[in-house]
Amino acid sequence: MRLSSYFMPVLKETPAEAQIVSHRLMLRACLVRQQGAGIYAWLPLGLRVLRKIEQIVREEQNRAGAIEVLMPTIQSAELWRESGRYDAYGPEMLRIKDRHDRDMLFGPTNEEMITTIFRDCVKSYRDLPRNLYHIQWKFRDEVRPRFGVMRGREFLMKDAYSFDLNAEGAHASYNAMFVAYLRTFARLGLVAVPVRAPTGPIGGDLSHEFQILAETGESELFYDAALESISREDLLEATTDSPAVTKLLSLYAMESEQHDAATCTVPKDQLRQKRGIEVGHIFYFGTKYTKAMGCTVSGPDGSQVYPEMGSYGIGVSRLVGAIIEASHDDAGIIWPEAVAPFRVGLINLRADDAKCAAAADDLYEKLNNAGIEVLYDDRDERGGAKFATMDLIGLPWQITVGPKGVEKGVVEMKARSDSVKEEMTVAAALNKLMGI
Ligand code: 5CA
Repeated sequence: MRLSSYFMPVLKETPAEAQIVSHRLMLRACLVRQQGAGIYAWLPLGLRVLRKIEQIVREEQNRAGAIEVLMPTIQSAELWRESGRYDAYGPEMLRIKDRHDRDMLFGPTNEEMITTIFRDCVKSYRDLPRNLYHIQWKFRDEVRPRFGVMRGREFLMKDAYSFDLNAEGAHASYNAMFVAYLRTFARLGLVAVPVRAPTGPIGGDLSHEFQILAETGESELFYDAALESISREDLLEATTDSPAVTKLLSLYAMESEQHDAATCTVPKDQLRQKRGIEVGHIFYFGTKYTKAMGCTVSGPDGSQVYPEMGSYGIGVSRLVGAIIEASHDDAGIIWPEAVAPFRVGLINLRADDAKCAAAADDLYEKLNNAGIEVLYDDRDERGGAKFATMDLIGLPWQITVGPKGVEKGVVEMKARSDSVKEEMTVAAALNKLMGI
C-alpha cells in the first residue's frame, strides 16, 4: 500500500478526551474515530488489526473443534422472555420497537438464541457434543463507556456455546476452551492470566476470566506470584495436559470479588494484588437455559435430557486496546508481528531524488511480490515526520531508503521493538523478512 493513496489521517496533537495510553494512541494513529459514546468507526489501519485478531481467534476456535455460525445482531424480546432475562438484564439492554410495535433488542450476548437454534435442530444425543461460535457485534448500554474500545457500547465479541449430554462432557468442553484461550492470547503476543470469577448475569457456578496485567485495567486481581514464571512460549502450543496448563490451574488466582483473605492459603509475601484487563470470560452453567427454554435431546435410553451448556466470550475489539496497553513506548504502538496492520513500513527519505525513488519503488515491488505486507511512505514529506509516523503506527519493521545508502547499495532496517538498526543489501533485507 502506498501511503500517498491510502487513508491514514494521523493526528499530531494528543486528543484531550483520552485518559489511557491505548486510547490516545488508537486515536492518534487513526485506528478508530469516535461516533458517539462508546461507538467507534474502524478506519483502515484499525480494521486490519481487528481482522487479524479475529482470524487468530477463529483459527484457535476451529482447532478446538468449535464450528462457526453467524447469528443476527437484532433479536426478538420473546426469546429473552422465555429465559426470564428480558426484565432481569436491566438498562444495559438496548431495547427497540419495530414498525409493528414488536419489542426487539440489539443483542448483548446470544445464550437464548443459540439455545432455541439447538432446540429446534438437534433431537438426539448422537449429535452431541457440539460447540457453536460466532464473531459478531454486540451492544451493551454501559453506564460509563470509557477508555475507547476497551469499554465500548458497541463491541465485537467472539462467543461460543457448548452443548453436552452430561456434566462430565461439559467439563471437557470447558477445559478445551480454557486451553484454546491460552493459545489464542499467546499467539496475540499476550500472557493472559486465568482467574476464578463470579458469573454475574450469565449464571452458573464455574467461571474463569482471562486477564492481561495492566495498571489501567478495570479488574482487581489477587494471585500467586508463581504465575509470573509462566511464559508466553509455554502457552503457544498448550494442550489440556501441558505442564504450564496444569500449573496455571493449580495456582491461586481470583478476581477481587471472589478473593477471601481469611481462607486464602497463599503466603502473604507470595500473594500479588494487581489490576487487569479482562479479554475473555468463560462460563459453565449447566442446564440453566436448556431447562428454561425447553431444549431437550433423546438420551441413549430414550429419555429426554436437557443438554449441559457453557458459554465462552472473547472481547475481540477490546483486545486491540489491550494489546496496545501491553506493547507501546513513548513514540507509539509496538505491534506484535501476528496482529500488525502491515509487517513492514518502507520509507523513501527523498521523494524528490529520482535515484532514491526508483530504488524505493523497486523494493516496494519486491516486497509485494514476496507476499510481505508493506506500507510504503512515498509522500513528499520530511524524513523526521516520516520516522515519527512509522514509530507511531508501530509496524514491526522499518526499512529506509536514502541517497547515501543507494550509492552504497544498502538500505537501513530497524526493528520497532528494540530500535536496533542495521544496514544491509536489499537481498539481505528480503531474506531476513522471509526467514522470520
Ligand atoms: N455470553 C458470555 C460469554 S460468550 C458473555 O457475554 N461474557 S462477558 O459478558 O464476559 O463478555 C465476554 C467478553 O466481551 C469480556 O471478557 C470482554 O472481553 C468483552 N466485553 C464485555 N463487555 C465489553 C464492552 N463493554 N466493551 C468491550 N468489550 C467488552
